[in-house]
Amino acid sequence: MVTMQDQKYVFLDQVNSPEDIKEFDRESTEVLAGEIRNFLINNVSECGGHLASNLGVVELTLALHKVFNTPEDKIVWDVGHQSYVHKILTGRKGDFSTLRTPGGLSGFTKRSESEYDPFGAGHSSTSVSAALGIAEAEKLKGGDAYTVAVVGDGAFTGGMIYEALNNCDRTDGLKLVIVLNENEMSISKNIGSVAKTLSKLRTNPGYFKTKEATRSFLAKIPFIGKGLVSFIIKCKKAIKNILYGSNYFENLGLYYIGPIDGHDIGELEDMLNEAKKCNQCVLVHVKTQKGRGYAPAEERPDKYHSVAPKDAEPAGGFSKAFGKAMIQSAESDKRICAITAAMGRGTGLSDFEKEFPDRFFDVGIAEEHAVTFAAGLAAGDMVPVCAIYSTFLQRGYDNILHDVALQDLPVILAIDRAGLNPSDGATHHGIFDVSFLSAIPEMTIFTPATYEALDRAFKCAVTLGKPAAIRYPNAVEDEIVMSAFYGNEAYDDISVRSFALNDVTDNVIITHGRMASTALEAAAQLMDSGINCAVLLCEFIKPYDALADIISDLLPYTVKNIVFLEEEILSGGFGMNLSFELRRRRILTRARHKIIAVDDNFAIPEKGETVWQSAGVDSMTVAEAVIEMIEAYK
Ligand SMILES: Cc1ncc(C[n+]2csc(CCOP(=O)(O)OP(=O)(O)O)c2C)c(N)n1
Repeated sequence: MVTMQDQKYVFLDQVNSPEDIKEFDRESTEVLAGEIRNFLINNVSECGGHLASNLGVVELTLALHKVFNTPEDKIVWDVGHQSYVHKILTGRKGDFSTLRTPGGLSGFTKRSESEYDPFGAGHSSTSVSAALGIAEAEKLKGGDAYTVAVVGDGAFTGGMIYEALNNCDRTDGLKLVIVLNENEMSISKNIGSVAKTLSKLRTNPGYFKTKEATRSFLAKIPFIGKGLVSFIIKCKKAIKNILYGSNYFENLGLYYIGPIDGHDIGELEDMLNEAKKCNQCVLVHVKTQKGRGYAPAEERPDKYHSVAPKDAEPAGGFSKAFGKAMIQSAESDKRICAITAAMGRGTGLSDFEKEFPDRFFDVGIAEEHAVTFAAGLAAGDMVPVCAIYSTFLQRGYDNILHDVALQDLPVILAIDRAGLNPSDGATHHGIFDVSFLSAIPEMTIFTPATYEALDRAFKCAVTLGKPAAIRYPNAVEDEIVMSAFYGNEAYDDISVRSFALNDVTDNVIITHGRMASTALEAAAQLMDSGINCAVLLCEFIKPYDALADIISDLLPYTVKNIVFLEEEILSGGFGMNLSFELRRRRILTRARHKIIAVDDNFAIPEKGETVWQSAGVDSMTVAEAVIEMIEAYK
């Protein structure tokens, strides 16, 4: 890792907006590229973020900002995780140390952050649709600005890209440039036949240079020159197709330029200028090296795709526990299959992939397909386990509803990164799955708070023979939770565990998953003030009627105040559904209640506290809620 505290940025120091690089000659731009790489390595190793992806697009970003006039011309970055260089060039260099911190720069593009970010992202494969919309709007307004979509070959495995390309045939006068950044990597090695097709695309390197020379020579011929240019371009296209064959993109009606060396600034600039002249939808195919210029990232681009901040807490414990449970079950049960949508490493499935390659399916960034593919496996008598981050599962909603639940197929959804996810921000919070899955009949939702509970949930889900979801956070298990709720007991059922519940309990917090720690903290704060408070920890939350039956039996008659605590969106979630069921059982006619959840609001305010505090789902808020209820009814 480069540790240049007194690093001098001779050229970068002069750059505060894209205008500042327009006059840089090739040599200066190359030196600037080197300085940007050092800047990225120094900063991202501190604050964490997508290092390898950004190191790969330094020259491409410089060339884009030299050739296009942003913010009038618009660059739409797919996912937005590779937009750091763009941020550095567009006036956000000074704030770079705040990247991915509360209140700081987003790790993705964000409309509210800069006029240079015309479209926000975080989830993959949206860029071509968005850019096409922006370009069509520009055409309808009679404007002449360009729109550029920059999309990686990983994002190109997402189905939305093809839905958008299918619409790009309305090309007359459309100033849309799609830059396909091929680095042969998604987070892991890119997979599938699309990746293979891209790597085969070749054209003669001299083709475009000859074309440009011919164009300018012919255009100079008086009277007939311009007509000749257009006639000859048509002939050249036909000849090229005969000589080199037409490629996939040309067959879709796009003008194809490439493949281009994405680290050669000169070639990039020439080809982007060529693309500008086309007056139709163009695809510029660029080849880059992920992690370029930093040896460890060049060697292991998957490991350096995203790096943790310097002082990060350990995470991923539940993902590992899930991976272990998968391997154990798969050894004895040949029906178990694992499906990931390009997140094999993140979801803890790397060892499973090695042990059971035939039963491991990385389907690319294609969550909808992943879920329906799993449904197909289930229809074929397999036991498919679809491991997807909560936020990305949003993509697969109809597939869960229509293909899995409606047919009552036993697909297991392993929902990783459930709950709030601080550093990635709004696009990556896993706070909606409880609400959207709660609305689906036949779905069971398990909410383990320890690795052992996850293991039990997994075994139960495998034998259930119905759709099931197991959700868990990006965290390690909390020892206090383990000893408070489990001690030395060994359980084999999935139920509700209790802490400090007895015959005289007045106050109870009912929660699930990671929030068990927060509930215990709140109970401890209340006990310090002489207020008794028990905690109930739900190992499953749906079916809500079964849960309400267990809780009704557990609650003593003395209970006066109940807090439902969750780190998910309030609307349609755990608290709303469970309180509804308890009211039906008349529990809430004798006890008051309050639901503490994430408010119906996208903007979880970040004022420098942790994201849980900002979202109002922290122990202090819970303790205060209990005290308020006690005071109000004194
Ligand atoms: C819908 C969705 N699924 C998964 C992800 C996680 N993800 C972020 S970047 C990435 C890989 C993108 O690969 P590529 O587009 O080739 O960009 P590269 O990092 O290789 O430059 C993935 C899978 C996501 N952002 N959105």
